[in-house]
Amino acid sequence: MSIEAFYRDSWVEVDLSSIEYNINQLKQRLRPDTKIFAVVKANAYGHGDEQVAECALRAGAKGLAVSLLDEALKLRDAGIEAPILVMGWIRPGDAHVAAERDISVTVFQADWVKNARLSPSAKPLKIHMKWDTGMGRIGIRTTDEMDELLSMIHKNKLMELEAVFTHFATADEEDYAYYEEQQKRFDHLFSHFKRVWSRNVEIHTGNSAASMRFPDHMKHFVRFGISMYGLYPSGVVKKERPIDLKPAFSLQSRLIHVKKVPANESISYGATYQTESEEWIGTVPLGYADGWIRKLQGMEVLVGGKRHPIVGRICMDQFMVRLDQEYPVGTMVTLIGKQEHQSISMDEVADYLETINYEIPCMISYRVPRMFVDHGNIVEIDNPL
Ligand code: PMH
Repeated sequence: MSIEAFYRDSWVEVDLSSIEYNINQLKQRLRPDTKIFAVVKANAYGHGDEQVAECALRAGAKGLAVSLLDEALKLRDAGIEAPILVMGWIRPGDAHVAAERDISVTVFQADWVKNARLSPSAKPLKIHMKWDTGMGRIGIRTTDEMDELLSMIHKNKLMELEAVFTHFATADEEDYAYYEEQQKRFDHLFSHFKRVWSRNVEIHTGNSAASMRFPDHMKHFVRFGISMYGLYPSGVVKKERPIDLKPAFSLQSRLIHVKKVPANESISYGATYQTESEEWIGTVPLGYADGWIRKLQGMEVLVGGKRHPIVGRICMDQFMVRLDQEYPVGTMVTLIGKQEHQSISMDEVADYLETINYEIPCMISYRVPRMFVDHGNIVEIDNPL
């Protein structure tokens, strides 16, 4: 595939060799019997779900985790046959769709089991029972709820309990106390579970933070999200650096217009920016409809290996940058990534927006084509437009 697969000068580059590297780093940190499930929900945190899923499976991931049934179906439609878990709630009326496509689903309500629409001719629906040990989002919280749910599952011949799992709320924090409290609650629920359920199930608890920091606490598999993409889940974990990571995502564009503007001229909507003296102003073809939101006004971008500030309001499809000199039209603009000795990390953008790195690649919209690179070669371009 060639670069002509899209017709604009802005794109995301996703380095699949970094994803492979990050999975291998975690593999070396985990016990040999702990498997990795690649978390590819939300279009693989904005990176491109099918391509990341295939790369992760090639690199040794044993399964995939998504949030929505639609996300799981998209991966099945792409020909992926590996185990897929939907970690969010699906409608009981849609249970048969998951069963037909061999997609495992998350269950935590007795009523859900009662109302699940399943066909006796299909293979049994694989379910993962969610335990809420302190995240407070979804899952059963007590042994009574567990007993009720297990007896419903036991009676239902169209379902098969494949795994039990929980999710940590603070595994990336300095203070371990709440993480340990969640572990304790999990152990309490599990000792009850073992007494009442004789069949074998798998157990999974850890996200990136827990799996990198506490590999010996991990069970049959971990759900590896943010750090598969080369990002640390928090500043604390970044400082600890339990494994080395390579960011996979960069955001690139090119100058499409460069002009010399006299002093006291205004730039962009609202005329909020005035040139102080004669200034070189460049226009970059990326805006808030691409996910480069208006709050990023003032953030820097790289041009010619140097940092330059975004000036004036960010428009829907374009923004302006104050340049230190004239640059030719077509000069590369790096919004996230490296240029010569300078780099702008996802964490820097997240800090500027007072948010977490997870949010940044997710917010770069479908309008920006994803270019997949493997060991320096372009292997695929995904442009939904
Ligand atoms: N498991 C569950 C149930 C999750 O919700 C997530 C991420 C992960 C694993 C992966 O976590 P990681 O990316 O830290 O490795 N979920 C979310 C979320 O709901 N909001 O931000 C991240």
